[in-house]
Amino acid sequence: MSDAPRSLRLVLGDQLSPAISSLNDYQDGDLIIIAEVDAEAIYVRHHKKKIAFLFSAMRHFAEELTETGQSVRYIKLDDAGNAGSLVGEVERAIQQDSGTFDRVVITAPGEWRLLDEMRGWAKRLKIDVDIREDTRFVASLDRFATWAEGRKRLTMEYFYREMRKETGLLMDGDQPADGQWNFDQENRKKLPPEISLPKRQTHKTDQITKDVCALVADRFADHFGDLEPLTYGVTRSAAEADLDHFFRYCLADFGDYQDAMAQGEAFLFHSVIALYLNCGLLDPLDVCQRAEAEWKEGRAPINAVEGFVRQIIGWREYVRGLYWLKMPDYAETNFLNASRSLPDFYWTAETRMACVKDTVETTRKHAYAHHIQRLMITGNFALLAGIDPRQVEEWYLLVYADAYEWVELPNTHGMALFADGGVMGTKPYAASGAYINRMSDYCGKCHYAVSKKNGPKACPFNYLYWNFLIENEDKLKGNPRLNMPYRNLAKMSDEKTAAIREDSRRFFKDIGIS
Ligand code: FAD
Ligand code: DLZ
Ligand code: SF4
Repeated sequence: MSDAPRSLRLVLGDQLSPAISSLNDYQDGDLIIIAEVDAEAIYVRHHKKKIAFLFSAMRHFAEELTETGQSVRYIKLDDAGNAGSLVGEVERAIQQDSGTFDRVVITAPGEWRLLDEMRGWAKRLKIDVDIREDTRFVASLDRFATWAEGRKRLTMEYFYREMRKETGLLMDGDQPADGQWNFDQENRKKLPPEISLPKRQTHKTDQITKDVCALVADRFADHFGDLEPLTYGVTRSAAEADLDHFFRYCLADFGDYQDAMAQGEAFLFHSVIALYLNCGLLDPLDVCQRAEAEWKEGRAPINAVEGFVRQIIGWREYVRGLYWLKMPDYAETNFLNASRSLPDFYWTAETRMACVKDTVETTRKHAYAHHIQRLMITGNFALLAGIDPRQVEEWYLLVYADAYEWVELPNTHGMALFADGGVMGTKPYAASGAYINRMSDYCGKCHYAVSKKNGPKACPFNYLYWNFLIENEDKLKGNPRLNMPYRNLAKMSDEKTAAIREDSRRFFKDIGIS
């Protein structure tokens, strides 16, 4: 072996990219470790399918690196001597190699709790620890901070336009292609009953995935969610095949039906690639360039492609920038002082609200629900019912296969719950049953009547909406974007507001969260 310094390189479960910064100066003699550890699987009790997906993807990635000649030590969860934590595995590797490593190299993790812990590793392990920026994003954290500096409002749309200019995506010189930055107004159609939905492609389980499923069934049997079938891709090529399938069969309609919901239809025209993007099996810029090519080749309209690109170089980049700019204080805020407990039906799906039931069932089955279900069904309900943000955030972080705190927290805390008091959005995304009825076919199949405003048969979203405005009047009444609902509230009779409060009180009692 040469005298060159030896590096121990730790790759985390959501860093499965050959171009990850922790590997970019890999040289012979270095060792890469990838470790399945209890601590990461149970700090929140992740959905069984999420753990199995990630462990299988990690094992396949280790093979991918080994095939390129890199030296990888893969630690399985049930290996004898598994230290149970990432730091424990790093320490074990240092000891096993008799102190011949000069440094540990890591790409910064996607969660504050782990970064904070890693900052203490050098002292604890008595070795240099080089924590590098995660470069798999369009905007570096410095770039986002520069954009945010001195701005009164961090409006996503303006950040997104800068990302369009910087990437050149959907640009015509310095102007947006087709003359508009944003085609959102066109992207709010309800699903026509006669529309045929694209079939989803599923992936066969190989021996690695079978082994992982057996392990997860054994070790995490009491975690939420259906483990099998596990039909998501677990390799880069399978993720790419899913992306191709999305371009071929879904992208053209993605824009029109982006906000639609339909009972029993989990995926509609969505891409279902967040789980691949977030663990490193797909690259965001590459995905967007390929989407743009679909438009240039005339296979998808501009409203669809712009809508898709906006989600990725707009929202995805924006929430990441915001998370790292504002953490750790961001997670502590609770602007609306929401404190009720998360109802049991978030776990059991036992509720007569058809929209909530379907969203929780989809989540349980697939470790997936699409954006509008997350925002306007389970998110909206938690907002209106004043559920403690920490409990809601834990739920979102553990139930979705694409959830890591950098992306989950701003979406839940900021976008869905308004717990940040308006850093992300100008007003809460609060909606009554009318919105859900407009965007879905849920209400026709529900025990409750969306047309009824009060009484035991009335849609709970209807009275909870007004109850939310009443309970939070001191905090929200001055918000200019809520002038209209507060004017309507002021016009209500005392009997009407008393009925709203009474229905809400009864409902909270019935679901055990009063
Ligand atoms: P598509 O609808 O096909 O969209 C394409 C891509 O755009 C997604 O894959 C995703 O990478 C990106 N994207 C879209 N919207 C957002 C957004 N608001 N923030 C960041 N990226 C976005 N997304 C996660 O990746 N992980 C999470 O843990 C997560 N938690 C959420 C919690 C709540 C309360 C809400 C309202 C949204 C959350 N989102 C999260 C955003 C969004 O719902 C998911 O990215 C999307 O549903 C994933 O499905 P898809 O891949 O089919 O996305
Ligand atoms: C989510 C997850 C799980 C379930 N298990 C592991 C693991 O065993 N080993 C690992 O390196 N990463 C895992 N992860 C992903 C990490 O939790 C993730 O890297 C951090 O939350 C930072 O984003
Ligand atoms: Fe949901 Fe209300 Fe419609 Fe039932 S009636 S599906 S609770 S919005």
